[in-house]
Amino acid sequence: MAVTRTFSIIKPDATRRNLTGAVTKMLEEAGLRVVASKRIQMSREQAEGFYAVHKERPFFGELVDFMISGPVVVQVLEGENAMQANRDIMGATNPKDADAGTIRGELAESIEANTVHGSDSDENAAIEIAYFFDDAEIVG
Ligand code: IDP
Ligand code: MG
Repeated sequence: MAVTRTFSIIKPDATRRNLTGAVTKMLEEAGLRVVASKRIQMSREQAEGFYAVHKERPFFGELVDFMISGPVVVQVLEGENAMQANRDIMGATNPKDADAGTIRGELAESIEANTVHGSDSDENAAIEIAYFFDDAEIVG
């Protein structure tokens, strides 16, 4: 296995509950290293662009409203097969289906306010990292 990078967002439900550290601890305990991190307030345009792949889904408008409802922490994570390692520690999209011990299983509020985003492929990870970070901001 190779050391790769993936993209993560700590969502507004987590920053509101002061869980940035709790989420990051679970990521680190899963073998991931935070090689870039910044707390931002996303604009509507930025959130719509980020989630453009979901724009035909019925929950798109509410998802964008939620993602701009408070600050988020965008991160680049590095580790062995980082995309899959992150998806594994995140847990299922709906916290009702997420295993105990996963971030969503332990911390998520609902299928929408589900605490974290994680890229779903290495290709999308590269696109999503470039959407929020310049190369110089990533220090491995
Ligand atoms: P993922 O975050 O596990 O990759 P996706 O299907 O890519 O799940 O959905 C993106 C985000 O959209 C989810 O994390 C969640 O915040 C939101 N979402 C997904 N399905 C629903 C739904 O049925 N109702 C409301 N929000 C949803
Ligand atoms: Mg997804």
